[in-house]
Amino acid sequence: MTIYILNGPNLNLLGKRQPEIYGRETLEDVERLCAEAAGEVPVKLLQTNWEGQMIDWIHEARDRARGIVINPAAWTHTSVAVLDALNAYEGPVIEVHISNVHKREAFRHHSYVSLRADGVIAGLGIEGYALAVRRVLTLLG
Ligand code: DHK
Repeated sequence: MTIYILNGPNLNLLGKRQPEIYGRETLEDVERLCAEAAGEVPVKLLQTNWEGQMIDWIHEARDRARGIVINPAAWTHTSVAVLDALNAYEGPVIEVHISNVHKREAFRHHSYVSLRADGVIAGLGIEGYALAVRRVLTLLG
């Protein structure tokens, strides 16, 4: 079974959008780092700008993914629906933010997803995804 690497809104523009905050690396770079970190375990990187699609992927993960690494992007701070979907998932969940959300606007300091996540990584750039994958593997034993 796979590890899902789920990405929320606007992360399709990673590398182009506000590079001073999110860096110049792309989601393809994220996928490569995650695959390296996972070794033999397959990873599946997905991105959507649609909240319902994200929820459907989290539901799908119940049967298909051993663990989830999720950067919910703006839904971190707004979405009870994403939290509820993650609460219906039984495997390890690690929340990742590329930027240090705690150094930014106050509305980014609260995360609904953190109520479910087994760990949270913020401000380490895209390296955070690779560390999150390693943590998922550790939690899976
Ligand atoms: C990405 C976003 O798009 C923001 O909405 C979050 C997160 C932070 C990140 O740092 O990866 O507030």
